[in-house]
Amino acid sequence: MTEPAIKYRLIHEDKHTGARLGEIITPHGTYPTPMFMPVGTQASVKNISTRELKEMGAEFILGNTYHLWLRPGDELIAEAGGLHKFMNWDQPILTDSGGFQVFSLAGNRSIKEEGVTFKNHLNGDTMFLSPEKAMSIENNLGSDVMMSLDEAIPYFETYDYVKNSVERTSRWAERGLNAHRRPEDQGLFGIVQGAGFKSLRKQSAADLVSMDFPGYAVGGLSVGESKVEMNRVLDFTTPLLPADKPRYLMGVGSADSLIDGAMRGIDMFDCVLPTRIARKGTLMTHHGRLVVKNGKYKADFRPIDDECDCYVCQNYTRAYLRHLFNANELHGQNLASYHNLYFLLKMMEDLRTAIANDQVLEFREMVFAQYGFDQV
Ligand code: PRF
Ligand code: ZN
Repeated sequence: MTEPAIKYRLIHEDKHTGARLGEIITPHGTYPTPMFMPVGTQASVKNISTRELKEMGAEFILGNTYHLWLRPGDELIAEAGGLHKFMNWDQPILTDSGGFQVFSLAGNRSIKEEGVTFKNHLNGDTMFLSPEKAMSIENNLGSDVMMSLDEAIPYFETYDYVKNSVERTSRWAERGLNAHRRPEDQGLFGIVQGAGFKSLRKQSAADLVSMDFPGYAVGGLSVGESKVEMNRVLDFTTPLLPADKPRYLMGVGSADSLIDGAMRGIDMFDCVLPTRIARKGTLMTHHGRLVVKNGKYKADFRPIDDECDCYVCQNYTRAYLRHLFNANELHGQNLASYHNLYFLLKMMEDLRTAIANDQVLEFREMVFAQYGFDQV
């Protein structure tokens, strides 16, 4: 038996919640969890350099099978020496399988047992993605964590529809496992689906756990359901996953959901939210969201966030950022993205400290009171 490429080590469980402090061991180093992973869909975290990602303390970043397959092509990236080398990132990379993106971006989808046929959103070509093809692309990219091809479905579907879909996602996961060519240096994760149905989440988790993946994701959440609903599903889903493997909640990254997810035993999160809102000039702060284009910041020479020790908050003012956004200077997007990512990475570091001290509930209360979220 070869050693799995990805391993998890539990360090400490919070005494009052399901939150756990641990570390994930990868071919590109060992990193503490729970962690937030910035999204670099097209081999770039938008407006941020890999030098800046290192400086701000990022751990994993994401890449995307769908986008990189279409452009510049996974074979070109393999020729460059793999995605790490291509984009100058020597820490871990996780690649999503493309399932979710086919369902959200591509036109004219048709799902069959064999795979998904769809129209390339860049040039209209008809393309075909199967579980085997997703593995071959992800093997070419060389990510540390690869995701299985799953069927991403709307949250509010009938039981029968979701059941058929969950069963197909399990069959696709098994086909992926059989097609994976680099288990020695790439870990493949299974994705639990099942919408809001407890029995289907159970079935999905049991199917995948029997295939013994080195990690498991919870998919199909944060797709339009309420936060109360998402927490309800996590309450019964994470306990179905093995405690000695990492657990990843896909596409979730608002500060409140990171804490609520971690309290339910989630170790890894990703989301475009911090970088997407930054591009419009919305900043996350210890006192709630700040829309820096607002006229009231015209002559406000304070930092974005007086409690943030990031490079941007140490060196720039709200008035300067407002000016950059108003003048359409791209540097504004860089500074705003840097601050938002730093803010979330720092919050995760504080959360890890809270777990180590059995103070997750107190930490949650402080964050919810100060960062300006609704209590859910
Ligand atoms: N499946 C995959 N990628 C995803 C999701 C999913 O369910 C989600 C849902 N929030 C985000 N990204 N493969
Ligand atoms: Zn800052």
